Amino acid sequence: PTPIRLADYAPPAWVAEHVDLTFDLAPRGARVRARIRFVKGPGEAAGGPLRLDGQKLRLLSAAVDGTDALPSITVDEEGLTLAPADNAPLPDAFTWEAEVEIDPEANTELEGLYLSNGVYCTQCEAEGFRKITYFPDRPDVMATYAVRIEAPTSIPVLLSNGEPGATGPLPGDRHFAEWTDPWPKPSYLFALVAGELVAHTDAFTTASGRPVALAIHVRPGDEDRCAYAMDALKRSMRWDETEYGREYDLSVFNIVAVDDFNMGAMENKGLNVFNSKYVLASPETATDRDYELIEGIIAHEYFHNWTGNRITCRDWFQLCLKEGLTVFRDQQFSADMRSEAVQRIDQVKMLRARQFREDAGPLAHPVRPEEFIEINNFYTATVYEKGAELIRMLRLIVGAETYRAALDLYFDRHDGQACTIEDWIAVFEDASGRDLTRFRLWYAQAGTPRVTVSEGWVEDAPGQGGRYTLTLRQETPSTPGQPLKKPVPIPVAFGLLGADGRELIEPGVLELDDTERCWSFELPERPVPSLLRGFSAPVILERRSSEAERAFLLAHDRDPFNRWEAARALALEVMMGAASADAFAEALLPAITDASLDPAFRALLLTLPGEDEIARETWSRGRPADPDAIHAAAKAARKALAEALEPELRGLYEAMETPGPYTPEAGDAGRRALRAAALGLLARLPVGAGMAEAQCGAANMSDRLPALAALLASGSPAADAALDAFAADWRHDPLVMDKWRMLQATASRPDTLARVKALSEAPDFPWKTPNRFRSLVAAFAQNPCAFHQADGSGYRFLADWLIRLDPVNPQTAARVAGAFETWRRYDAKRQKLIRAELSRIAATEGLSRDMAEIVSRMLD
Ligand code: DPP
Ligand code: ZN
Repeated sequence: PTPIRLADYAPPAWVAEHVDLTFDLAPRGARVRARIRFVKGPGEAAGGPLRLDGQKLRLLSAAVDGTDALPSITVDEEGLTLAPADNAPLPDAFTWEAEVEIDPEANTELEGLYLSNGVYCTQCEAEGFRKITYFPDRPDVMATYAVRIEAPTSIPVLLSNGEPGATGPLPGDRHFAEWTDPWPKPSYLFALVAGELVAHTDAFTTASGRPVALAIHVRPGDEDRCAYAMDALKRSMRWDETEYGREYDLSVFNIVAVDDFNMGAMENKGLNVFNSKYVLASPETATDRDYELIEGIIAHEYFHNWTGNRITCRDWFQLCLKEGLTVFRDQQFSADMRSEAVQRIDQVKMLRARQFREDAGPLAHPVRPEEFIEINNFYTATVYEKGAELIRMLRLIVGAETYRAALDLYFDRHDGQACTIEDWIAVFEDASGRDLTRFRLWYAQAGTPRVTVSEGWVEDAPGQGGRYTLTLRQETPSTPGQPLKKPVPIPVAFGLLGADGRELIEPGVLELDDTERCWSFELPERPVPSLLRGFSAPVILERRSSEAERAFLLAHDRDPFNRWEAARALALEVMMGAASADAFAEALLPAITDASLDPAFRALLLTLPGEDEIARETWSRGRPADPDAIHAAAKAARKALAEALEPELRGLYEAMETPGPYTPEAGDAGRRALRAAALGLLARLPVGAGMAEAQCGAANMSDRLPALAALLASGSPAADAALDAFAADWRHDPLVMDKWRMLQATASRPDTLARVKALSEAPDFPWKTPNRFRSLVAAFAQNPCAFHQADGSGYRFLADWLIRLDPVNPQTAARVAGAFETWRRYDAKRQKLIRAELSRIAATEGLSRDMAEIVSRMLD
């Protein structure tokens, strides 16, 4: 297939102004009648033939302006073309009518209209609407919609976008419901849900006093697990009003939880559809982390109502326009709801683990890609997370007030439009008066810049202070298709600390806006610099630093991110055998026992880097990563640290017990996290296994799950019985059983692969449901030791499953295939084994476009 290129963008020849849809729901032969008002588009091709996208549709009838004496229609696999008859042009405006038949039950790809556990549901982003009816399925065609759903009365709840309209009975035990969405929207935001659902309802009044009826629809039995999601929704709605001046714009807001879903959730106008994992929570079934994710994702989808829906993307190359911005907004929200420092550290951990990894491998691409074969492959950490980092930098560069002014201008200027990154940058230029030409490079260049630091100190006279110079240099390694890189503007937040930890000058931001820049400062003493505070830019900072200096920053830096960063750097040295665990323990001790520090922050200090991170670090220092050696070293380091800190860890374990019933509130969650971090280390000692085993009986999942993980890590023979007990308790609950599978898939036991194989071959393993597949197969591929075992059996296991899943669900299969993207890090033998599996996948007959693209990029 030929790639689609940003450079080839052309405005649509025809635009749809209004769409009427009537659905007649049936599992095998659902009928969709569309009546669409088309008018000439803005582009050069305006008024030419009408091309409509359509896939897997059976066209039953079609008419233009009410007559089926049609201009010529040619139907192919990808859509249809309506050409003027006898060279007579199509009228300047006309009404297209078509009836098609589709098969929701056979739809395992989960794009378009499908059935999930008896619930009809749609997913149209990015290009799923074309599987529902013939349409110009591109985001720059924005129309109003009116929808009528007809179904048997056994399907009581019938939902679509916008405002509810008439409902009523139909002959033959059937009924209907109508919906109208007054806000013009692109087709990817269309949604329909129908099923036997129950609603958890609430109400919200907007800042200007308009009432909104809120509902979360779930399957019967799940209604008492919606309270937290509802609370998060109301907080999100209020926050967007106070922080961005954005009010909700319909009288209803519906959320539905479905079990089969490729992504986390979807921001359809007025009808958000969620993976049930990100809605349902109770203390017994969900961990603190689950609650946090629910809060963040509910907010994310809600915030899309303005950043994505009211202002959308002109084309899919601009995906970061809505995703980078909406991720940034949900990050700001979570920082306001919880601890800002802890949130920032978690974000950076994720950014490094997923986006830096992507940026350093064969799948690297710019935040705004310039070509793609399958857009589903570009819902990536780069578009989302690096996209958010770019907005964070913009805000730092122009200041919080100007940022708000720029956003106000964006909403004023572009409401109702489909926009580009150029439009986005222009509002910042207009609001700030700055020229941001160079900043655009951040959107166009892939790869993570490396910033190196050199320093100088010239003393005026002994004991008299002197001149400190700081030189920063940047370089971005080449990435696929981009051998040469230009320097990008990098804001480096910094402070200069004196020997007593005091700031020697007012902290500020250095703008590294060229390949190299140098700054100098007159100071009373030679400082210790604290650079890239708050992780002010998505770069790799390289600065040779001593253990003593890191310990100093861990003790004194007033920037919590850099305190944590110092601990992480020390931990990496220990785990890579370059520093002693005792020295690290000594540096860590004051901070982890400092009761004035947030327990959640202390938990992060105590959580050592994972083996994947050590592999990345090893490779970036020019050595191939050896997963077995890394595992052994990491294990030894954890044990040594546990030995050195045993009394303090036991003290924390006691002190952090949370009295009273479980609440998901951040303070309690932080105490549990610190307790779990202590237990995770103690489990490496004989004493810890018993503690973990005892905690496996905890009533709430936030205590129970880490205890089970610690018990597994301890190597205790009690682990299997505890796993069995867990399964016996939760066999009926698929979301909880995902956790059970994931624990086993990520465990570092010698027989992990055999166990995972057995679980995957169990006849009742519902692998076609993405959450189940991810909990076992994708989780296994994140297990550094088991996946990378030297004989290649881990690679073969994954490839076999990808080949099996691809024809069923190409989007999820291609996503999971990304596990192979790190192949260059490893020794020649492993590289060869991985490449052989990738070639085997590539050679599979009938491979999806999604998988073919991902695999060929990884093999390049
Ligand atoms: N647009 C969705 C989201 O990121 C993903 N399809 O929220
Ligand atoms: Zn999003």
